[in-house]
Amino acid sequence: MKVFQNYIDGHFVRGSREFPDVNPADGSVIGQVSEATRDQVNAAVDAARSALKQEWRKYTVPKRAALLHKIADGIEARFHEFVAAEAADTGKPESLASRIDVPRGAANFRAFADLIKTAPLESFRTELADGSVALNYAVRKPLGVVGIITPWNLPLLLLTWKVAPALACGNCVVAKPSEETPASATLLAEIMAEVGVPRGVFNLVHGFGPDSAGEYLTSHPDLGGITFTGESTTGAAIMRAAAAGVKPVSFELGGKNAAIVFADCDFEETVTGLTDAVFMNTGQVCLCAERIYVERPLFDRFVAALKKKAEELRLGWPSDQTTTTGPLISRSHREKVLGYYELARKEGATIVTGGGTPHFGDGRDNGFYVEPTILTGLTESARCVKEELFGPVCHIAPFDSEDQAIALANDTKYGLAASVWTNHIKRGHRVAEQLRAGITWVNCWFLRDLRTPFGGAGLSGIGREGGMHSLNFYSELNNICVKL
Ligand code: NAD
Ligand code: 6OD
Repeated sequence: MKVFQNYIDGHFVRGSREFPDVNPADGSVIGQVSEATRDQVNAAVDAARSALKQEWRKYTVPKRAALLHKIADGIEARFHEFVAAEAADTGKPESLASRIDVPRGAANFRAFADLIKTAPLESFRTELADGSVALNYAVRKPLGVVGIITPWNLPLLLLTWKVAPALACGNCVVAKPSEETPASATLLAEIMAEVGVPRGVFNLVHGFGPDSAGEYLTSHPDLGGITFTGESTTGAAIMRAAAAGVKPVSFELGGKNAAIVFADCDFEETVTGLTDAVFMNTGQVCLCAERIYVERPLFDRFVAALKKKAEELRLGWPSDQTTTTGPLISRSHREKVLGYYELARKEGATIVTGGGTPHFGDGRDNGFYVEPTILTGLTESARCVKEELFGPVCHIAPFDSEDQAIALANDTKYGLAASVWTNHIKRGHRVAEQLRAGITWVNCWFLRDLRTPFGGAGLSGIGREGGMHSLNFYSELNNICVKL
């Protein structure tokens, strides 16, 4: 059976114990994950520190950029292996991994390779009262060793989204993927070795969070910074660990994202766009819309149309090209989502469709599927309207005015993403600007330009990554002031 090993200082190494990697489509064990010990996490950080002082220091920006393109080439050359690994670990349709996860894994390296070559730096000419002049200019240096902690929903996409800019800026990294999804990260380590990334520059440790590799890494005193994507409560724990060393942190956390649908929207485009926004990746995308507010005249028609789309989704095996919707990531996550379906009933929801588990009559009955679900009729204070469910489910409510829609959308402690659906161009801009979110789409969803800022307000995170924002997070800027 496959063993997913740690990659430390250029070598694949086993930890002291193993835990199973489970395929969410049928509950089968597809491999064993080798959990890194505290000593191994320390060794990974030491390897990264010494790599910073050795060959990696001599890598100029063009040389680093060329290496990042080679990593992207390496991912593309083993495209199908990555797709299979991602689908087996997460249960997501291979068609989805082929369209989004794996191409984005490569694109992240290419985007930051290109960006670092053209990244400008600030300079100011300062004129003093005595007529003399000082020249200020900033130089970019790496933070050092960056600790990277990532979740299970888009494993390769979210890992490479951080590894690529960190390496572009000259850092070395120690990455810990989710315990649920070790496979694509391990393949990425193989690519790093294949394309000649110097040893110690990229290290990978497997394990859990508390009292395991995650905590050992984030509490390590020699990190130059920590970047994390995951749940808001985990972010709080990592922040406590980082506080002692006053480490820079970048957090991309949870969301309870709203969509606002005006009666003047392009109806078909909106229903199709929001079907993706609610159900893509079985609702396990931090940007998914879990709250939809629809202008009252359109409400019944919209609910009926989304219901039809939800019922047309095909829950199936990841390898079946007709599958649109896979299982949830794990048994425990399925219990959580089904718990919310039950809670929604208790809170007085109307279950428009779904609300339970599907039955297949084959191995999928041992997997972690749930029915795509639409709720209506909840009050805005209901827990199902306030808390992140992270499943294929949304609540739809009517609104009567633009101001009311904005107030409803903003009534959350999160602030990650939002979408506005209207053909009224001025209203689209006006409403988008008033939404408290790190990213607001108008008439689209999950359309990503990698140069744009990405992050969230409130419980959804700290800081922004993307484009120059990533380069600035993964760099220490030193302003040099020269009196002329
Ligand atoms: P999670 O917070 O449970 O785990 C994420 C990672 O943190 C895993 O690698 C885990 O092992 C590690 N971890 C857990 N506790 C830790 C600790 N105390 N110290 C160090 N590491 C620790 O999140 P998840 O369940 O894997 O992912 C789902 C969550 O991630 C959802 O809330 C979702 O909204 C969020 N998410 C946010 C974004 C974003 O960009 N904002 C993207 C994807 C997912
Ligand atoms: O597309 C991205 O760059 C990104 N960070 C997506 C996050 C998705 C959350 O699940």
